[in-house]
Amino acid sequence: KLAIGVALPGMLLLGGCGAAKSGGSAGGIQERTIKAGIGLNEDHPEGQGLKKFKELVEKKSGGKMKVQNFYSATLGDDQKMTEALQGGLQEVTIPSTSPLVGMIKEYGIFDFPFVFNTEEEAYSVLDGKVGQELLKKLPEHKLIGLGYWENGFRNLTNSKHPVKTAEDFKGLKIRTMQNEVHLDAFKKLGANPSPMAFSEVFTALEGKTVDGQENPLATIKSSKYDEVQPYLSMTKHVYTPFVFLVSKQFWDKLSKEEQKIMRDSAKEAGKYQRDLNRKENEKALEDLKKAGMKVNEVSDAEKEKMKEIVKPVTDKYAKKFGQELVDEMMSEVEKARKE
Ligand code: TK8
Repeated sequence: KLAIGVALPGMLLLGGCGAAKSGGSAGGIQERTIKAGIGLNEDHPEGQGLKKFKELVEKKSGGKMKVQNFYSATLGDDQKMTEALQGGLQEVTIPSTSPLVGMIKEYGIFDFPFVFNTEEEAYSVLDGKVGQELLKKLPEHKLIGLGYWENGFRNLTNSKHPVKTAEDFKGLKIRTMQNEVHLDAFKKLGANPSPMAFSEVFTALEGKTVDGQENPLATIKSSKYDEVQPYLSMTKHVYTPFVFLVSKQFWDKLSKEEQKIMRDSAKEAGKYQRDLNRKENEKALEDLKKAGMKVNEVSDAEKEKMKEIVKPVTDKYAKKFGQELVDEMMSEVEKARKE
């Protein structure tokens, strides 16, 4: 902090009066340091996407805006980093939308199981009206949303037995994200869910505090769950987006030009991240098989059964989150399916 004061006394003075509130009044690009943290590892597509974001911001700003990346939850979990953004202690994080539902309940519509069949269907909702409207709810929580990246379709791993049917969930102790839809849905299936921050999952699996967890294949591989989980079931039960968040306190200090650099870079890196993520999820399946995981498919008929079982849960939460919003999401999916 002292270094900035010494290096740029004049600019600080300028920034001090004008830029504190709504930003963008002063043009130009200043020396900035952006602390960006994520929960996943550097080798995960989310880590690679964040690296791309850093490259782009630094290039577009002629090296004036510097991004410092922190992987593997070294700055804390999704919820903790989001709070750090709200408090102005960290500038960027890219959490799953699921742990944000306590703050903005409507994000819970993305936790409904078996809504999307393909990534493209999810993109049409996220990049369309529904997703963009939800980004507008962030500023009142001191956050700015610059779009959606991809966590992806989640699959179940566990240490007990292959999960091929809806029945097979019964009695399994499963770690879930801190999210009420996930919690209730797994309860309905007869499992024994236990919500937990992501960084605690490996230890919980290893120590058998829980029998299983569910995450996209790229995460199962990057986080080495194959070392502690023999069974992988291709349940593909829900698609989780990442949302690219910036601290509003920080954002409001930026000039229009700086904001554009952040916005463009998050978008460009996001496209790169999604492409890489889809490829990595495919490749990870082969790698996990090679690593010795016993992989099974789940038939469409069984998925249909699972969907039926959890329907009372989604019905209940559709009312809570807004039936209209859910209908809008579903009609967007229908449209994408026809294209
Ligand atoms: C990483 C998380 C994670 C998510 C979870 O920060 O908690 O299971 O899928 O990958 O966002």
